[in-house]
Amino acid sequence: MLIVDTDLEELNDDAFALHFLLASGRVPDLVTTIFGNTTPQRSAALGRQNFPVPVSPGAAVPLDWTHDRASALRAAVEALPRGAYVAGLAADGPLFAASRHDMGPASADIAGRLSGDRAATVLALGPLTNVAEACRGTAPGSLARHDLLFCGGSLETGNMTAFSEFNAFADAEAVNVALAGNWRSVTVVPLDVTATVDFGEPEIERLAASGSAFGKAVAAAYTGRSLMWDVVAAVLYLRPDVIRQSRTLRLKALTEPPHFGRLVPAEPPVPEVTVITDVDAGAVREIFVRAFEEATDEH
Ligand SMILES: [Ca+2]
Repeated sequence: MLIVDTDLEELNDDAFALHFLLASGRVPDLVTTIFGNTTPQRSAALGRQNFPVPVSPGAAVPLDWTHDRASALRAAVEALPRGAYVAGLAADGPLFAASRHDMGPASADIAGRLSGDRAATVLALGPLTNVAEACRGTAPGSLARHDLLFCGGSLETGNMTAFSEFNAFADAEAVNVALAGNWRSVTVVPLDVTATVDFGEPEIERLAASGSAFGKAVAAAYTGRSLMWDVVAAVLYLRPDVIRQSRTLRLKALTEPPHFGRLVPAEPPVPEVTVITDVDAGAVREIFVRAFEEATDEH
């Protein structure tokens, strides 16, 4: 079973990842949505519009959203350099207008699936709030049948602060709850790796020529080389042979400003996770594009 948790926008990297999975014939059993790039409601509407899968909207705000936590995160957002990509985290945006009661059914839906008998992979492409809530709501011992694949966090680079990645910055507490879960395995695909894979004109030309509706839409919207971020995790889920190097580490996310979400070494009982440290970028690009060239349906 595949559960994808995402802060999907119309043609962002989450959308690329979902289109790639469907073009590859790997239809998610459940898609859940989370704040981050936009609101979970907008992501859910786009999900229902574009993908033939059950879509469940999730949290509009981080875990344990208190006044103090909201103030600290807002201050951290306001301290970012001008022009930083803050999307749904903007100080005057939807996050700070939402309430801690806006949690949606996603985490309960994930927990319900994880409490069942079928082994699942949770592919988390946004802030980990829904996943962390689901960990708290899953029957004891059930997580040990399932794998978590998280696209986010960073060891040495950042795209918010110098050391913080967007998804981990948005909800650092959720990173710690999710990583501390008794999963069968946890794999982290950090920014250090997702920022090494981009796509450009050669890939766009092939996508446009593939005849897929997605390929044409991407070509029409193309404005220049771009990173693939979440696509790297989706490709790696289907094709772990793109991994060149990984490390086994115990990690926690910093929950204090300024570097919300920076991943640092942790001690037991925090469980070990696999952190991907290098992938074959050319292979990731090729597998992504070829999925659309070889797809037999409208993708
Ligand atoms: Ca995302």
